[in-house]
Amino acid sequence: EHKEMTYAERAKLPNIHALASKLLTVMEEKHSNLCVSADVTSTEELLEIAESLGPKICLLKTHIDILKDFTSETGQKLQAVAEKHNFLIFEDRKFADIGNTVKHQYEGGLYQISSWSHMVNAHVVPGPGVVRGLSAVGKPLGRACLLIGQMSSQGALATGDYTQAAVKMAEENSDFVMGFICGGKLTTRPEFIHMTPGVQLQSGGDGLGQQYSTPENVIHSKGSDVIIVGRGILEAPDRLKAAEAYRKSGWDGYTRRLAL
Ligand code: S5P
Repeated sequence: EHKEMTYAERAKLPNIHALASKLLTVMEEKHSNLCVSADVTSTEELLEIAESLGPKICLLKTHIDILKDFTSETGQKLQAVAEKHNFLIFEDRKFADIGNTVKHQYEGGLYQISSWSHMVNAHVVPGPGVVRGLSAVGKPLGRACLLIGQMSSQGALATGDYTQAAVKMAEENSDFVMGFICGGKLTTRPEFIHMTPGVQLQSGGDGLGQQYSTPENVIHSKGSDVIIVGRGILEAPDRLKAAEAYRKSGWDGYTRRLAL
């Protein structure tokens, strides 16, 4: 009945968040639904990953607080590489406090996340105030937020009604919320972008609760839009080759989904 929309078609939807539209456009242009999770501890290595894998990705996810040598230049340099290779930046900060506190955590401190990261994510456990607090800082800058509807780790409590509450919160705050962190598609509203972590070419786990699904499963079967890959690429003998393998696998999953 419903024909699956392409990323390019969704980018043109009248009510889509401008940053979601931008991301979908980049995905279409680069034939990439790959987000690399650059979970490394030095600025030099972070920038090296951004530079070398930049052409393969639509999005670079950071955990800026694991860097041992962050300076205010880190964010600026990251932005420059992102512009050069046409990808967006997503700081995986997982805000989870009252609105007033997350406002400070987002804008201030050492990292000044709002000044360099296109998007951030938040847990919905505090209620909609967390989104309102982030939005107060991010919206004037054209930033956006992803809500964590589900988690990839074993025994995660974000299931059922909690997940549905995250969807509702997104729908009610779609001027700042552009999508979800989730295991698969949570809503049929094509304006929202679904991003899925816990992805490797071989399913399995890491011994600390992480659970992996394949790009094919995540994109084709579960209907997610973006695969988030960390160690599957970072621990490969050739990161560029691995990134290309994940890009291709994720994109194949998407084209197969469209062919349904
Ligand atoms: O549910 C989640 C949500 C996130 S954002 N599960 C996750 O693993 N993540 C993040 O994705 C996690 O913090 C890490 O940065 C990345 C997965 O890394 P990998 O090495 O297991 O691929």
